[in-house]
Amino acid sequence: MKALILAAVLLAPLPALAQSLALTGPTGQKAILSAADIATLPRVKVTFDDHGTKQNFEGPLLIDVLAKVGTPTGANIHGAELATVVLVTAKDGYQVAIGLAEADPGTRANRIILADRMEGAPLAANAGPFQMVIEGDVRPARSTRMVSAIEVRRLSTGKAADH
Ligand SMILES: Nc1nc2c(c(=O)[nH]1)N[C@H]1C(S)=C(S)[C@@H](COP(=O)(O)O)O[C@H]1N2
Ligand SMILES: [Mo]
Repeated sequence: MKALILAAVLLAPLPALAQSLALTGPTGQKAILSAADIATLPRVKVTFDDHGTKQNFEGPLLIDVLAKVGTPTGANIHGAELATVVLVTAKDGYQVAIGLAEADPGTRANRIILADRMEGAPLAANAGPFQMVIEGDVRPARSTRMVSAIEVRRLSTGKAADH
């Protein structure tokens, strides 16, 4: 009986966790964001071409999500941070890595968002709760569906020059 109660207590938060996003920042800072947390961030609309079909996605800039775990943004992405990567992992194990500077709207005109809606509706189960959308990508291979974890990792082995 005790074991049963313990199992119920341990398993209860699982459905909620499955809809959340596990973040790890460049110095190991961690956060679990819910869909509601993500929905409070400023929203951006991006049109994406998936095999010739135009799709309208909506969600926060990826950089604004990464900022929640101490990731440098804007003008602070310089020097050694140009060798910092963002590793995106999906529920099915699919993984995509991008350079942190790629996610900075001050560096590139094409934006990267963590979409939670397409054509005004929440994402389908095989795409949501979050899908990384990289504006301007010619093929959708990096358009990671079912994003469940994002880790920011500093790879620099050079001198942390500040310029
Ligand atoms: N989680 C996840 N995202 C993924 C993939 C995948 O296998 N798993 N495949 C990618 C590839 S190779 C392509 S072409 C597109 C396919 O998107 P679609 O199935 O929505 O057309 O999703 C991308 N995102
Ligand atoms: Mo693909």
